Amino acid sequence: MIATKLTDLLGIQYPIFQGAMAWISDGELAAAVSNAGGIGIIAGGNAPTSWVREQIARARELTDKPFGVNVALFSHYVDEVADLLTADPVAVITTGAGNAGKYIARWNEAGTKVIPVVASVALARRMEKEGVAAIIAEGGESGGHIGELNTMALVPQVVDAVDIPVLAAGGIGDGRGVAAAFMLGAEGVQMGTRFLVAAECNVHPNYKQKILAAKDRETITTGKRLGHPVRCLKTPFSRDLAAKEQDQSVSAEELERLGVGALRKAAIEGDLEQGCFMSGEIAGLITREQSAAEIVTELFCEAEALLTGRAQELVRA
Ligand code: TUI
Repeated sequence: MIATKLTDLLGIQYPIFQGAMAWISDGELAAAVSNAGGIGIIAGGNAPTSWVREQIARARELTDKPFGVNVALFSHYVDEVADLLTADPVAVITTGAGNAGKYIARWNEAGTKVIPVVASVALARRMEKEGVAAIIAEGGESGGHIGELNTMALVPQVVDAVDIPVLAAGGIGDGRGVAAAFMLGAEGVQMGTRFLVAAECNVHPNYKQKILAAKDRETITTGKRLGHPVRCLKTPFSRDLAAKEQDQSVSAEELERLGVGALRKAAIEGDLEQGCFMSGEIAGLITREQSAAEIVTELFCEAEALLTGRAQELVRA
């Protein structure tokens, strides 16, 4: 059994969060991961508040375990979703793609554990001062919107900078990654891509197939020129966007416009041409669909064996 400050903080069996995936992680996936002993997370994304409310209700039907909601700080509905979560609190709120500062005090008062995703030491420090319960340090191996540093470099620097528990995210796909995260000083992990192929994940089947078929060099980062890099699988859409970014005759406004709706096209329609299939670099490690419970137990079984066995193997008296 692996027990950490995070399992103590939240009263959960395994120190793992299922990362929020906009248009994908709904109440059903979140409940499955929470029932498996981790924390499942509903992605607020850019969805209307009514959708978030419905998914919270669905998760409550399917589990009596704690689960979370992610608030995307760029959402058009961010203030409304923040109010919903103040009036009707969930166990955990994670935030992404911005500074959650103005919401933290009221979510804390509602009894929620606020756990922001950060991509830098500076924001981790600021969030700790604002009173968050833990931090998710997300490296650039992750899918979706990413920061500049990679997990191996970011996590230990954040661990050294704050006194609250740190979860590592980005580039973790199996028990080896989980064990490595603990060696970097993390108290838990967050994984998104691996849960894309969970049986309980309602993403379009084409999305699952693309993850299962992906090899090591299958992801690409677009959006750098616009200041918001996004990691996704190579598709006609993402290759075309990457090429247009190099072409200075294509304006920033046009690039922005090309990206609108592309994640929905991938996640809901399975559009292999025009979809943006966000994925982490570990897609090449994923070989089969499993239930969320199988994924979670396998990860920690592997990690536990490694953490006990490798030390004996490596460290000679
Ligand atoms: O938010 C994410 N990943 C995401 S959001 C998303 S939805 C989307 N859809 C279309 C285009 C773009 C995005 C898909 N993936 N991860 C958490 C994360 N947060 N990564 C990086 C950051 C971050 C970056 C800068 C957090 C804070 C920050 O600076 C804020 C500040 O004020 O200092």
